[in-house]
Amino acid sequence: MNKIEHIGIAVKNLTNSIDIYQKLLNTDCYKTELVESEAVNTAFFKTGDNKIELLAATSPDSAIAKFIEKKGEGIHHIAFAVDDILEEMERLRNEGFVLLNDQPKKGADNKMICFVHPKETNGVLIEICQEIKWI
Ligand code: CMX
Repeated sequence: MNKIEHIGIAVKNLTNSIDIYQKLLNTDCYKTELVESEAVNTAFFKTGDNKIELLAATSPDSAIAKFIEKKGEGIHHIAFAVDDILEEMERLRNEGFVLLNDQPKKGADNKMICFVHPKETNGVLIEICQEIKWI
């Protein structure tokens, strides 16, 4: 795995939270994106080499809605950049981790993504992601 690609934060109200993080980081949100397959609206910030993703649910069935109901707003996942997501998924499976999807799926901000169940990672939901390269 390479560097931490981003930290995902679950929020109730995306508009309000964009405002808060713009003030906090003293930088504008560079992108908002709806990920229909995950039932989330996302907003991205860059600060130095680091990236923050705010996530708000678009439906009560969304993983983000369930997370907020159970734990409240806060850090939802840590995402690591990988060079080859299929190879990394295979490696993690062989190490005994439970992957939450069999195949990589399209995530926000031009990434193929896969999640690792938090039960095997000390209660932290881990995402691995690979940048989609257009030839
Ligand atoms: N971090 C840490 N623990 C979490 C968690 C999170 N983000 N989300 C849920 N959990 C906990 C639950 O509280 C539960 O804990 P307890 O057993 O102690 O009560 C445990 O994980 C398992 O929960 P579950 O009932 O088996 O499953 P849930 O319905 O809560 O689903 C999870 C949990 C992680 C499997 C599900 O949220 C998932 O598949 N996530 C991956 C997809 C996702 O999160 N999408 C949204 C983001 C998309 C994006 O980044 O674009």
